[in-house]
Amino acid sequence: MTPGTLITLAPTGAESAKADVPALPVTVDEVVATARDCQAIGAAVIHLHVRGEDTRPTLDLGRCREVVQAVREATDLVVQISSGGAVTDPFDQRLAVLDVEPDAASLTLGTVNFGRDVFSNPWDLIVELHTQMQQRGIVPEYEVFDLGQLATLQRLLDKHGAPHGGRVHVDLVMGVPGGMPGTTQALAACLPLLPQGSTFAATGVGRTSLPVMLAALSAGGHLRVGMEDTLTYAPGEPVRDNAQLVARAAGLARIAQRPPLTTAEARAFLGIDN
Ligand code: KMH
Ligand code: ZN
Repeated sequence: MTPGTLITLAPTGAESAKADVPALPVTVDEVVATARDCQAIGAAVIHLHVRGEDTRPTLDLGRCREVVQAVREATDLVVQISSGGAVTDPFDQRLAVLDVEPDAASLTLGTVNFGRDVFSNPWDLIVELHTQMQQRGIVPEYEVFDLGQLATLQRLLDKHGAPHGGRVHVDLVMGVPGGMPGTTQALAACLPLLPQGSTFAATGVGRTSLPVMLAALSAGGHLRVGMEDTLTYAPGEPVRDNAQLVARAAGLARIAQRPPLTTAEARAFLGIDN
């Protein structure tokens, strides 16, 4: 088991509208401020979805570069760009975000219903993302929304080799309507299917955030938290900001006697080039 807990901050996502969630960080300054705050209390990685001036999700490369550079100047966080984007984003643009040369990028292992939408991730896109990340020296985080996607991950590694950095790190994204439920039982069912030698984090969407976090810690896993996934801190209580969610995750990690990894420890853990 890893001695510490890797905490990934997912501050914004592509699904919530600023008009509905005023506390959602969408401007460059807001993203930088939340990144800085969250690093100070235990986050080591930032999972970035970029918003345009109009507050809507964008994969515009100029804007992505601007946000990545601003976060790098203000923090030491590992910068993981989302290659998932929004459900409406075309595959070529989702591949092109690798051009901004992030430390890491997310890579989803299969198509999944996503509420009333479909988050489309066919095999050829998975292979292309994996191969391009190998060639460009970008560390993938394998996003798994359902159990069968772990079998796809094993097939990917068998056919196309290990990721850059050598570590196979999986994020179990649980509780999406259409994916696996955010329960201890579902998390436990994933464990035997994780590739040999891999590590995992878990993310519980919505009200599954806390139970998934507790289950992940008890199983030796790592954590992803943030307003991409969770907008309610407790029943009837909206999340104040991302730092509130990171503080809770860091506190639970300390109670589990696996305190948050520093950014330097996270880089070593994930095999990120310095
Ligand atoms: N926005 C979701 C459709 C990722 O970032 O890689 C996909 C997502 C996964 O958030
Ligand atoms: Zn995401």
